[in-house]
Amino acid sequence: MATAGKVIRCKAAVAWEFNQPLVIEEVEVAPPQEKEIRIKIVATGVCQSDLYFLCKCLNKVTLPAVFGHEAAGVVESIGPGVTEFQPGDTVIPLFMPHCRECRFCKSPKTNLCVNGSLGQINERSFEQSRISCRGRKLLQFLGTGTFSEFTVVKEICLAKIDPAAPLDKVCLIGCAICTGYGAAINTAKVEAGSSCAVFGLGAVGLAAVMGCRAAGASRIIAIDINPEKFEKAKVLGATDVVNPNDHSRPIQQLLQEMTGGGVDFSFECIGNVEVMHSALESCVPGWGVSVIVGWTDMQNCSAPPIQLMTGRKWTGTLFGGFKGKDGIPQMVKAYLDRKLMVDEFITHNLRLDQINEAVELMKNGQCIRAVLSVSPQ
Ligand code: CXF
Ligand code: ZN
Repeated sequence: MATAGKVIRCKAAVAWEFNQPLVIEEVEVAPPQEKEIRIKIVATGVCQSDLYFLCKCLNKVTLPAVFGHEAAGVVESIGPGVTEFQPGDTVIPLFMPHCRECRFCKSPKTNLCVNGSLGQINERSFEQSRISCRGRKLLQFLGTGTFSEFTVVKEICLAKIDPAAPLDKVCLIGCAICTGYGAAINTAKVEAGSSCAVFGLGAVGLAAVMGCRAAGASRIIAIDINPEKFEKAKVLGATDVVNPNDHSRPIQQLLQEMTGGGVDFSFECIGNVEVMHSALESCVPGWGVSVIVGWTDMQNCSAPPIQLMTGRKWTGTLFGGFKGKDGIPQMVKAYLDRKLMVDEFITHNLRLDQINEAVELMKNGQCIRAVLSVSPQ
């Protein structure tokens, strides 16, 4: 491409200050360095985690920054030493690297990678950023930074996908869909005929419902305090819907009654430590598994030891346990084979320059996912 090796000037949504609207700016995207790839972002989702670090949890991310990590695009150019990608490849960035060589990558038991998994949210340095604005480096959130027409990622942070995939849909496979679906399939290993409870019916919770159904669960109880979420939950496989505010007794007691002693699997998809405790207690003693899927780093979660001593298991997941370079192409294929729903998650289609509208929709719980079109494919 004519732009290879040159700085690209393009538009990006820049976070200059916490809790303030993003600003569309002209930025400079440097050419990819050793084992890096520059990609043209075609579409990006707006995820609650982008907003969490922008709004709730001051100073975990150093500003100015380019947020966005759930996206799909096309390789524009490759840096020296890149072996897996060619310009023109269709790709999804990984916010969790997958080097295939470290102790974690070699183990089938985890999708962590020694090259940095989220522990490094606030450690990714400005020096490593390839995006700058008026001479100032902008931090690339989670090593990605997809609220930009172009971005640069490491080769270990990129998955190649089927060129036939519609990028304005499969971008959601880059975070929410894998996170929820994988929590059920990979982390909990939901069994056919089992009972499941999903707390929180945002995109991640709905994807967990879909994963429970794919695993053959016979009872999938979807829980939210916003009854407007229930219709979609049923489309994705919920057999029962519950609004905790409609009941005077605690939700865990209600679920125990509904299932004769507790569900086999529960999923917390909110990031609320009280709900994490409720989700654990909703599980049947003996073998119940409760998975923490929602993110918070503002509080610790706790439970009476007897909850665990009686045989419930409490675990958690990042990106649904998927190893990105393998899992993402498989999930894209499942979507193309009509075995995975993705379109159902998209409630709004906007452009990158309308990002602040998308942020407001997400904050108000009015949308599941807004997909922003960023560049033409
Ligand atoms: C999150 C998980 C919590 C840290 C930031 C990324 N995953 C996707 O949004
Ligand atoms: Zn996300």
